[in-house]
Amino acid sequence: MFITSVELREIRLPLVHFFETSFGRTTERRIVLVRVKDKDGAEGWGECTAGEGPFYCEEWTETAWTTLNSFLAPMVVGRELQNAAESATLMRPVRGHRMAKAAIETACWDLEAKCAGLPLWKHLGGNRPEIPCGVSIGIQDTPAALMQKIEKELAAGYQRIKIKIKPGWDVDIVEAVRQRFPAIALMADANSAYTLADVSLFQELDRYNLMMIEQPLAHDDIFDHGELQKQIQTPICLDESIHSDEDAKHAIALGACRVINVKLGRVGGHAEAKRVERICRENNIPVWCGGMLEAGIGRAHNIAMATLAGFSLPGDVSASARYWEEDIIEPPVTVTSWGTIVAPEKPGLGFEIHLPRLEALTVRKEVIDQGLGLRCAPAGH
Ligand code: OSB
Ligand code: MG
Repeated sequence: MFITSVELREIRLPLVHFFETSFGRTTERRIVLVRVKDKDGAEGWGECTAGEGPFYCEEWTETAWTTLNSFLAPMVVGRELQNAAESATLMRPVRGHRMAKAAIETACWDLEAKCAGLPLWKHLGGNRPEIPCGVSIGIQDTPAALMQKIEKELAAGYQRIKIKIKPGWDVDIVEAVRQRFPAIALMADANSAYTLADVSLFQELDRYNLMMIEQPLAHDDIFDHGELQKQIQTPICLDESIHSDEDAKHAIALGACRVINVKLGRVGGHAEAKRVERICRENNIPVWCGGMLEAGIGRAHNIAMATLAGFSLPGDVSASARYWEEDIIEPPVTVTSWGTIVAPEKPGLGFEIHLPRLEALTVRKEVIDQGLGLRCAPAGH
């Protein structure tokens, strides 16, 4: 594949309902989309999962835009790629910025799958044509509002419920949810809101038969999670802390988790996600596909990734309608009444991009069609 251009665009997309975590509330997404084109005119699409501020991790919409525009896009434009994964190799001189990198890398995979005439999930090596789905329900204004949401999602068929917790919205809430729904598959995500000083709180949570507790401690910690796991029964699932297969190896070796949530943006794309999945599968650590409030393109990439064998637990990938009045893909992502998403059979992502809608939502657009040259280049380029 010879990459002739990378198109960046930012769209604004209001959520149908605000989403609140321990680090803040989101009402409208600012999403950077990437379109890569090859010399035969074929194209692939990727979505950057960076949030609107540097709160989940260091990246956010503006850093992603400027890093893609100034460094990452010029590193792949004008280059012949042996395969999609090589795009990640070309971008390696840039440290971090994994969500920005993943936007290009995943677009290259879509392009490559299309050129091969295969649905992306098969091209990635997936063997699970129907993926199990759960939902992530944010912090609500009242416990009653949370109960209502859970009720609704269970009625829709979702296989597990994840609730967000933070200091002041934790043990009492979990207790209330358990009382109302004694037998559901339930888990809690703290998004790094606690420290090891809170061990007793997690020991209390052991009473509620949670499937797992996600990222209780610092976003950049692995060691303390190992200390916490020794003192509680509930399996720990790492999210924020895992950026690579190396991180996964270290976390497993330290007993810091018994489950891992894989996010394409957080690990830098499909190639690294496949390596994380593999390490976990070899060590009997189940993984599941996390979500970052993606629009349709990111959602379609998540669906493809979640068909890999190691993704044995229901993930956070759910129907488009839970997030958007109207998604940017056709058809929108839908969920069966038994709580699964059926992987599409069309080549590449397997969904059409709704271009007129995309144009209407676009607030800025940039096309990079010349490789490194005028711009600041790292050594060796
Ligand atoms: O920690 O999994 C998380 C959303 C934004 C940032 C972090 C997280 C989340 C979610 C939502 O839990 C998952 C989704 O519905 O896309
Ligand atoms: Mg999480």
